[in-house]
Amino acid sequence: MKKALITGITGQDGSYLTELLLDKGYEVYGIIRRSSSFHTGRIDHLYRDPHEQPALKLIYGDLTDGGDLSTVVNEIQPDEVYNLGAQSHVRVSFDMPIYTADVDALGTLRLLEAIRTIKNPPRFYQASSSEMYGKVVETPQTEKTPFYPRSPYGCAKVYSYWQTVNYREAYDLFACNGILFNHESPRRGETFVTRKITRAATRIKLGLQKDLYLGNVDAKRDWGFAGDYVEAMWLMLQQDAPDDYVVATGENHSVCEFLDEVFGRLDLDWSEYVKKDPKYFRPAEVDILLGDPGKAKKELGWRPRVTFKELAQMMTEADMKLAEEEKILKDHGRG
Ligand code: NAP
Ligand code: F7E
Repeated sequence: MKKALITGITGQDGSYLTELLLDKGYEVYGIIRRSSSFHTGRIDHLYRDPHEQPALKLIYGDLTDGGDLSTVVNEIQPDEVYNLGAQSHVRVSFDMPIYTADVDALGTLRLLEAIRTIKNPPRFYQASSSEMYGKVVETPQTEKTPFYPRSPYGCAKVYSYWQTVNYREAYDLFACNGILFNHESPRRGETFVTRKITRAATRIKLGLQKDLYLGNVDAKRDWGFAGDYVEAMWLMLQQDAPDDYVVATGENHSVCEFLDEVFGRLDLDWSEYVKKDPKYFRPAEVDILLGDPGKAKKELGWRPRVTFKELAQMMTEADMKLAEEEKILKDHGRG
């Protein structure tokens, strides 16, 4: 049985990747942070009873604690390590640049050091990001496009990208960068724009919310489905040689188009509800991203399956169920 170690297992991608690896018969170890409240909602369905699911094990740890990462890696001796843990919110990275660098940049280095020093180093996946292209120097963006990050988050991810390349070249590690463009799902964090929109639109439809406050609605992103993207992560670690790959749909849309899609589906006109709030604008914005997934298609045989419209529909339907449950509680005086 192969062993995989995942940082960021409680996040959106961690939960889909865990499902995929358990399905493939892996033993999965996840590093979780200690928190004063429960934050395992996305993986509870996989872990409700550890005796029922002995193939999934959670261990306390943190990317800011290198000693602990070393101990965990030494104890588990994993075959594959997926580094998905991060302070992943671009806007928040402007408020917390040093913490973001500690987790998203130095955290990767700590993990690379931990795996480099064991006898049989595991294969390593680094969650790199299209945010590294920032103020893009060419369109569409490929594996060869130079980086121009526009946020503390983007800068930290560029650092981790190069450390991953460097450990591959210097120590012959099987280390890969997945340069993933935005990917969403019903499990997306509620402060990212797609999920913020589907949550708000469905709550507005049921009279639970009046307005939706947003920032730059002209920004364009290449949005795919997270469930499709974790498959590309796994495929990268199954190749004969390590390499870096862009994972994207090759299509982009504005935030306005996403609003059209979601509110339109609910027979609502978003312009009646959406208000601008300066706090959601960023000191430096990434206006437009568009990925070219040609290499991943050709070499990994990977394809995005869910379209933009299907993604909007999937997220709207899932959030409508949540809004309906909330409404029932409210109507019964428990909301
Ligand atoms: P997410 O939902 O925000 O999940 C982030 C995960 O990292 C959570 O499990 C979080 O744990 C964990 N984490 C945060 N700080 C940590 C620390 N100090 N030590 C250990 N774990 C920590 O992010 P996601 O959307 O799943 O993204 C997964 C990865 O891909 C991230 O590295 C992100 O930057 C990158 N990425 C995402 C996208 C995208 O569009 N989703 C695109 C490109 C790259 P808690 O539950 O305790 O907060
Ligand atoms: O913003 C605009 C915002 O926060 C998308 C992370 O997963 O993908 C994600 O980063 C766009 C931006 O994602 C609001 O200004 C307008 O132009 O959903 P987002 P992101 O910044 O692209 C990359 C690939 C990652 O790696 C990151 O980890 O939407 N926008 N109004 C807004 N964004 C938010 N969050 N909230 C608003 O109210």
